[in-house]
Amino acid sequence: MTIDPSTHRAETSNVPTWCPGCGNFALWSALNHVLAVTNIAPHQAAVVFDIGCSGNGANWVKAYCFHGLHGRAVPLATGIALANHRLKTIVISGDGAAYGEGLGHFLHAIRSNPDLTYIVENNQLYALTKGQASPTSAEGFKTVSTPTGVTDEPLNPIALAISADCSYVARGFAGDLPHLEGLIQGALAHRGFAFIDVFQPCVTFNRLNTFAWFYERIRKLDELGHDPSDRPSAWQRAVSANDDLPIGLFYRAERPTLQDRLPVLRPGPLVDQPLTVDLSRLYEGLS
Ligand SMILES: Cc1ncc(C[n+]2csc(CCOP(=O)(O)OP(=O)(O)O)c2C)c(N)n1
Ligand code: SF4
Repeated sequence: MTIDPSTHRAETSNVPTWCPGCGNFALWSALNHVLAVTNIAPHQAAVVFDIGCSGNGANWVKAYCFHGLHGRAVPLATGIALANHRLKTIVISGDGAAYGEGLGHFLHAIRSNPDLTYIVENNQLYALTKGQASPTSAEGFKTVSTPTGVTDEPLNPIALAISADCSYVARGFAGDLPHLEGLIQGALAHRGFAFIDVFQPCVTFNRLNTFAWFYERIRKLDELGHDPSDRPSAWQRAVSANDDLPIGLFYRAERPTLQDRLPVLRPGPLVDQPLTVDLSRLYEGLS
């Protein structure tokens, strides 16, 4: 592998096994590029991958990489971020895992606001298992699991995150790499739970939400004059009923992080603290 010194981009023939043209390549490239330009060394970052096509990037990022159980990457990453809060902790998940199996973890992470970055590769279906409908599949969308069309309305993860007061809420698009990299940089710089939903076309199973389909609808929030500190306006843009799909930073707020709230972390990361267990305290109050 060689690194282009001017762009920090890797030239390599060793690439993940995604289908040619898959939107997962964009996030993979964006993340590696951001880690390089922000000088986050491999030993300073932990990336937790969920299960799915999105998870298949796990062997291709120069950092500590882990695979979580399906839908469970956020609590695993939270544990890592508490054990060593010096690490930049990042979660990569598919929309099925994030908004189906892992939806409860998403909402509780928003509440506790751990200092980590959560990126969801939203291809609007379960891709690795060959294209079943997910919580973000469009109503009426025909898939192998919904042959007559999805009957439910799609979940709106951006509106959900804003309504729950997530401290950083953004949406990116796999077809706009520099823009996506800006959102990832912002998320890594943010203190708290930084959430980015990424439109990630699955070129094999999703013939509805294609790159071309997105290019017609994508609008950049910063070009629309959006103020990310304005929560009511962020909410309005998230639920707007017109066909436009805004991307960019919807909302950002400063809230105490989970790490801030835990006195045990004040002397420094747990991994640096002496491992002492005072067993007598277990029996306090017992006769
Ligand atoms: C608890 C659990 N349920 C189901 C599966 C089977 N499974 C593996 S990958 C996958 C689809 C993943 O879809 P998504 O999370 O959207 O990620 P994508 O493949 O689209 O990136 C499923 C259902 C599993 N591994 N574990
Ligand atoms: S099935 Fe879809 S999401 Fe999975 S690698 Fe292929 S194009 Fe990408």
